[in-house]
Amino acid sequence: MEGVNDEDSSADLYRSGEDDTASMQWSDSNVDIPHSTCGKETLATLLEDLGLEQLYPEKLSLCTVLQIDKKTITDEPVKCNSDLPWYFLKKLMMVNVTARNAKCTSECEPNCDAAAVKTELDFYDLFEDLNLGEVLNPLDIITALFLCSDGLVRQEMAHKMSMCQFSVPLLLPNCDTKQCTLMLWAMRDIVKKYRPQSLTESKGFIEDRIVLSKLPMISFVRLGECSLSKSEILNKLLSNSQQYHDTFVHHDMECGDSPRRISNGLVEITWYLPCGNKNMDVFSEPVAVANLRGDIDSFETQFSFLCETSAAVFVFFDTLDSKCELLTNQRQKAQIFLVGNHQSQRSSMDALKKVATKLGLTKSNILLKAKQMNDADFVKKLRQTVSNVVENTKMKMGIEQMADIAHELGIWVDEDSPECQTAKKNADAITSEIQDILEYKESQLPLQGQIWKELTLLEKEEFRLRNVGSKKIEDYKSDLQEEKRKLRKQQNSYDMSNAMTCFIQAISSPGIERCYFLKWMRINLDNVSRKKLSDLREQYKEKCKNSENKEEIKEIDRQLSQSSLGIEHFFREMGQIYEASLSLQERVPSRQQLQHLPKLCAELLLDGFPLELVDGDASNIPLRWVSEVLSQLNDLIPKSKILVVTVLGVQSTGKSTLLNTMFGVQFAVSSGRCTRGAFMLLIRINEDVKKVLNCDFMVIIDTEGLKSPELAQLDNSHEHDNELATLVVGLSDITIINIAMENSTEMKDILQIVVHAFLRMTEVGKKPKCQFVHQNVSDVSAHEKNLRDRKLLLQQLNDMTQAAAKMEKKEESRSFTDVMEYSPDTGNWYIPGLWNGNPPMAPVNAGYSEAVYELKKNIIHMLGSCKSTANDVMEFTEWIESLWNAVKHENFIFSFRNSIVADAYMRLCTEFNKWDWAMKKFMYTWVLNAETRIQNFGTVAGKSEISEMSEFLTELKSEARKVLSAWETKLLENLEKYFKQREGHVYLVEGYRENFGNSAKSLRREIESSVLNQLTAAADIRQGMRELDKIKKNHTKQLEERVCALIEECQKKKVQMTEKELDEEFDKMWTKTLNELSFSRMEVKDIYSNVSQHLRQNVKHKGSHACKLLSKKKLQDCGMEPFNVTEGFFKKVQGWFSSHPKAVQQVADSIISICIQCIAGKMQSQNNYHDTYIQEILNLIDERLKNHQDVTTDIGFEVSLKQHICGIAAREFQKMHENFIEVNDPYRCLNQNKEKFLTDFKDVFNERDQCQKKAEEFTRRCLRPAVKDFVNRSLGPDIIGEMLTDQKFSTRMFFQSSVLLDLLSKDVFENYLSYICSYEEYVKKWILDQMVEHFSNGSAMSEFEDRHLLSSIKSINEAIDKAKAKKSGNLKSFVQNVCQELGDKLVISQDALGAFMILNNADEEQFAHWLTGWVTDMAQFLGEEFKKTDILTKLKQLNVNPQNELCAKMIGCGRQCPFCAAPCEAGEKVHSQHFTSLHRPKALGRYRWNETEKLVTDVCSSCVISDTRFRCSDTKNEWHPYKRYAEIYPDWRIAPDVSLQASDYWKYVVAKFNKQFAKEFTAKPADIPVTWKMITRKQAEASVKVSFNTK
Ligand SMILES: Nc1nc2c(ncn2[C@@H]2O[C@H](COP(=O)(O)OP(=O)(O)O)[C@@H](O)[C@H]2O)c(=O)[nH]1
Ligand SMILES: [Mg+2]
Ligand SMILES: [Zn+2]
Ligand SMILES: [Zn+2]
Repeated sequence: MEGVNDEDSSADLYRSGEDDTASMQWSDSNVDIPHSTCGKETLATLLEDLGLEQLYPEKLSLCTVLQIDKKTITDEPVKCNSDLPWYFLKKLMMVNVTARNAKCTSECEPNCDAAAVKTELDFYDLFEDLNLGEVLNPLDIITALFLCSDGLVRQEMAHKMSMCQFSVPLLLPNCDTKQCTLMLWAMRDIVKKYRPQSLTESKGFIEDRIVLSKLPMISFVRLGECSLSKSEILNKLLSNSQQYHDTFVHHDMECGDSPRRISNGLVEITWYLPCGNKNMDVFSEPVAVANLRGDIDSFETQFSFLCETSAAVFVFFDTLDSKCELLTNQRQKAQIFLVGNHQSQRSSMDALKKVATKLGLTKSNILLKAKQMNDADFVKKLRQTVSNVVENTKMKMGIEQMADIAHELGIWVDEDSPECQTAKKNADAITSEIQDILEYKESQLPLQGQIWKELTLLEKEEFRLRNVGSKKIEDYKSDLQEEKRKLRKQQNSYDMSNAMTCFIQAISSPGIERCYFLKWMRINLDNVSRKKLSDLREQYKEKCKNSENKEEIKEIDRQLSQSSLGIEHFFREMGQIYEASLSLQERVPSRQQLQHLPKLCAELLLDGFPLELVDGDASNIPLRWVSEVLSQLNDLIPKSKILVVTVLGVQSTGKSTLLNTMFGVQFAVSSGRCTRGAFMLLIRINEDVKKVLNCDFMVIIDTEGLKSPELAQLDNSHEHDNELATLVVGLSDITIINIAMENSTEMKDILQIVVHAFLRMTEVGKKPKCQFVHQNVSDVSAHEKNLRDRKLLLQQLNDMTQAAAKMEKKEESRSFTDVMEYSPDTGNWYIPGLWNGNPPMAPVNAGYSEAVYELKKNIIHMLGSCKSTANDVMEFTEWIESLWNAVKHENFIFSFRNSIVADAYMRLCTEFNKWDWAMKKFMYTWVLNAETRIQNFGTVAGKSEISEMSEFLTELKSEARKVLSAWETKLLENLEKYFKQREGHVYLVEGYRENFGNSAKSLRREIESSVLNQLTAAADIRQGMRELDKIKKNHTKQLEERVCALIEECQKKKVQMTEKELDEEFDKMWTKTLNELSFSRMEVKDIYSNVSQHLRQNVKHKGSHACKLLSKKKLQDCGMEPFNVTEGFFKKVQGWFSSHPKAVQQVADSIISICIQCIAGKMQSQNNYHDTYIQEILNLIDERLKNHQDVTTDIGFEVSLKQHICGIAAREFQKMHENFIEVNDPYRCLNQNKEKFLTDFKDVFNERDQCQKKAEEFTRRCLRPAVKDFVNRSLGPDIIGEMLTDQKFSTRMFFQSSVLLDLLSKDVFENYLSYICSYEEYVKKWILDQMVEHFSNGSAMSEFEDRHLLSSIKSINEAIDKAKAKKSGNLKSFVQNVCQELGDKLVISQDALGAFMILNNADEEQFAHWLTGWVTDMAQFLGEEFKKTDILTKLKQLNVNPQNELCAKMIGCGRQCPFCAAPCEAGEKVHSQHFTSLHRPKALGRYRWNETEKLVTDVCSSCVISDTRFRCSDTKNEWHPYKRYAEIYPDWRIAPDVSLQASDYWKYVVAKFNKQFAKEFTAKPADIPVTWKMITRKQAEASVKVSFNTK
């Protein structure tokens, strides 16, 4: 295409509609259209086309650019022009060299075959497309974006463009205002590293900020039309022979041929930097190359600027005619070179000569491209010329210096903005003070130096207790706290340094100024330390290649740390200032002045600035500072969900580069150790993908590289690496493990660390995802080829996992995939090398960017499909705190505790308790009904067709089993469903799932056995009554006959008989009849012998000695006197760790008391004795004894305790049995009814109407007791249900904390004592108090009563109606019908009914009428009676005892810590490990030091991390290290005190009641550590809330 002027073809902005062909001849339109004709809207219309009009001017911010939106995660082609800028930005931010090749895939384009077939090819359309489907020139897009971007985006764009080796804007034109701007600020962040010839020998290099580098600049401009493609020639000029690269956009690039609409007048710049290799370098010295777009005739200002700043200006032209004054007018410093295309016919030699002479140019200043000369030759010639200039010129200038010239020419400088200037001033004020970095840090940033390091050591020691030595643990801890306090005081003693004052002031400034300031700071600080650091880093890298240089490496590392000074140091200082201030009194002004610091930081975080999470120098997290910043962040973005992506790997393997490429962020990148610790930053998720990703922000954490063990040894950073990896893995949703394949042993060592971290997380309940990234793998088939490698990797990982599991004492065999979600096929990524060619001139490899993009999409996809719940900021903070606290302990797994896990656990417990209760409640009702049916069995009310009780019982039992197994299934299904939820972090408690499943099964078994027992007992008792009933029935019948006979006899006499006579007759008849009847009584059984037998059975398996002991005493003699613990019961135990007789006495007393309560409960029922009762009691004793294994006693104790209790039980049960017989004695029953018989006799005799009276009698004697009984039986479950709705009773943990808080609020010694010494009794009493309190207020109780009362009345009325409908015509059958109807609900006394039935002459209908009336009366009567009864009495009458039920629920397994007797809180019924949240000082377990008799202050949660030892009977009296307590008590999990404040509660109690406890325990008071005395009641309260997570 001859004459085609690529990029310099000036824009033909107005394509005339009339002349289509003309507009297609863009190749000829080489004329710049004068700006005046462009019209005002040029910029505006273009911006509109691009959809950027809202963002102009300078409104596009980094947050918007970096946010993750739909475009980020999908690969939709560019559909319209307004997509173009975003497409470009997205690619540019990922340093993709294809970013500029953006083009609309216009909808009209026949890319769809079907459409093309259907519609005939329409040529008119085709032309239309060419006209209207405006293709935009990339330069226009770039210019537009620069115009719309704020300073920070510009800087980022320029930075990334330079990484792609794209030219960057130097002078940015605005075609509207004609004003152009020098992009000094935009280029500030570009740092280049190169090796000029002079350093080739020494292998040295220069690393500098490019705007400060004084380099010769060579400018290229065009005058008039030019048929040479200037930009293409420049690209060729700068490319070396092996590799061509499009530095400048040119005509032959995609869209490069489109007319430019706004980018004429743009001056771009690029740099050629040598690598020090003669054969490769195009120029051996660095040079800047500028390129002006458009004709200098139209852009004189730009031209003048170039003439004054460049070493040489190359003017490209075709013809030189009238415009040559333009050249001659300049007061240039630059040499002028004229470059003409000789092919061009129009070039006139005359004009050339004229200009050359005028400018005084020599021949060498004129380059003409001859016809036969090809591009390569021409470029060579040009290159030679440029080389000459570069080598000889003195005209070297940094871009910063160009600002002055720009000002003179009326060109703006982007740094002129007031925000930028103020920010610069502020930053300079701080950094200009820096002379020596080390000194500066010591004087200006003193809090973070030695003090903070010492504090860190103290903090860690507090958790690790490595150097306790011979001190008492609690005293030692107290001392550590004191030291910490001193250090904080020392920190507070510093006045805030000048630098910090300025710094804080500056970051308090609003909006963009603050961003400028931080950028300036970063730039300035970098400048200060660059030289030194980059040398050191280079040395470090060199030395690291050979690990023999240990000492040197260590020294360099130390120097690196000393000489580095970044903004993070200032923020660190802020953190320390803030943390130190927290130790001041709350009201102190200096503390209050600092209150706002966290908020400042939170705002910055939201603006996209990184926050230092782990201070790598001190190897610590300033937890309170970080928490407070995050909590402020949470206030700024309440309830926002976040997902976390982190990177781990060996140092200098391109981790930061990877993250920066992936997310467009700016983590510090360099070689050598540069990132210390870990930094986090936030990336916004745009609305359109929030749903997909299920989160609002993404948190990205960049970490310091892990070191190989060899290097780690040098500075003991092994521990630091482990801590860091654990923290980071624990925090992340996805961990990227970065591996540079070259060094496989190093990789293995690092993986070891990582595997440990992952393993720990599974123990915590997290199963993180991970992706392996293998860097520097460029082969396309890498994935296939590396199949074997991947298998090998997995094998290695598996081995490591097992080894790690062993080390962490988790022996079960595990594979890597057990500890994390990883699949060898999808979990590995191969990423080619970063640079395409040799730095510094190499652009970023497109393959790198693309591979990283694939990884990014995959990561985002994985996050979206995360089943786990995203954390919000507060939860994230909680993770940081808990992980870090656990990390500080040596035994991470056992010390990990966090409120999110606890919360998830609590929620699961609460939920399970609900299901558990639903099942129980259902079964209570079921049993009530079944018992009713049993009691009505064989009576008129019995409904069953079965006649044998045993058969009926079997049927009921199988029904019970069926119902129960249905419930079990339901519970298990509930559990299944629960774990499927996405909310509530359920995955964290996955580990407990099995326990809960087993609990459901065990619950079913437990209820089943209790239900079956109840049924058996009820059936047996009922069966025993049946004979009796028959006898009674017979008696009644005989009596009735006799009475009837008597009536007949009397009526025959036909004489009016007086009352007295009737009485006498009746009496005679009564006595006679009773004499004639035979009264067989129920046999009185010897309950003692039954109990005795059961006791023997129970003790039998304890061995012959136990049996012998048993037979020594008769049961009848037992339980008469109070039970006394005697010395004989103890195995003698030496040392300070023995059970005290008094403690044993307390255990015995409490068991006895519990059993007596149980016996009393049985007595209450006024039932007959049944063997299940004594079994129940023996079980009760066994269970309690099991829970008190801490009390070391021998078998003698157990036997005599059981004998004692059984003695009492037998005595009571005997009484109960005899009572029952007495009550049911037929003779007595008959006599009881004598009066009634008499009146009935008189009534019948006198033929009085009995209806009303009989109805009243039936109601009072039969219905009322039955209804009352029904209400009492139903009330128990209601009360329990009601109490369970109280949060206090929702879980064991909640219950514990409520009891403790209640104790604290009363703060009375006796209460504490009773809680500690007779826990169960205390709790039982407490529950009763709670119930009484609960039901004394409010109407809950009477509502329950009313409900059951009403339901009974309703049933009765229905029964009456039904019986009426049957019209039996006979009162007896009527009543029988009524009773039968009620047979499932009410138990009507057979005695009362029998007596009622005789001598009944009432009319059915009349009776029914009266009955209804009396029933209403009864309802009222009972209602009033209920109201009159007080709660306590009511509770006693209940059939199901709520107190016992609640107590059993809340006490749980009942086990107590083997060291301090704190109760277990596990929420599952079945659990393999017991735990408690709040351990107590041993003093409360009566432990004393042998020699001094003083109570012991140690707390078990501290002991288990210290190196101290214990001995007791469980260790066979041998000393055993606390750390390995699990060997002795495998079913206990004693977690170390995570927050260190957890046991404040008991410390407070012990400190306060030290003397009383000592007296009570007959010991000397403990030596209370100093810090204990400072614990306030409020702190004690807080510790409970934190420990139980019940904030
Ligand atoms: N040759 C080459 N250099 C890389 C590659 N990735 C990163 N780098 C360079 O290695 C240096 C260290 O990178 P950085 O991201 O700071 O590593 P980090 O310490 O793991 O965070 C930087 O100068 C990068 O430009 C790569 O794939 N190939
Ligand atoms: Mg890094
Ligand atoms: Zn304990
Ligand atoms: Zn337990």
